[in-house]
Amino acid sequence: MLCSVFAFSMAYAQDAKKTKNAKETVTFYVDGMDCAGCQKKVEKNISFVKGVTDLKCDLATKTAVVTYDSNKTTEKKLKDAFKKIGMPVETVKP
Ligand SMILES: [Cu+2]
Repeated sequence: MLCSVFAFSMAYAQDAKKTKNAKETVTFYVDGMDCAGCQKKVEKNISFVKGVTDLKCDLATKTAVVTYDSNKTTEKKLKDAFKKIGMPVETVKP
C-alpha cells in the first residue's frame, strides 16, 4: 500500500516536470569573460543553444544568467556549450 502511494507520487513528479512551463534559471560564473568581446561571444553563441530562452551577461561580475527550458536542455548541456566556445563556467550557488 505504502509502496503504491510512493510509486504514484513519483510518476506524478515526473509528469509535472514535463509541463510546458519548465523554465529554469541558472547563474554561471564565466571566468574567461573579461572584456566586451568575450561578452559578445557568449551572447552570440549561448543565446542560440537549444532550449535557451533568455541570457543576461554581466561583465563586472563575470556572470551569465541563463533562462532555459528544462524539457529541452540541462544545466550540464549548457556548461558544455560554454566549454565549446572556450569559456568553461562554474555554477553560482543561489
Ligand atoms: Cu575578452
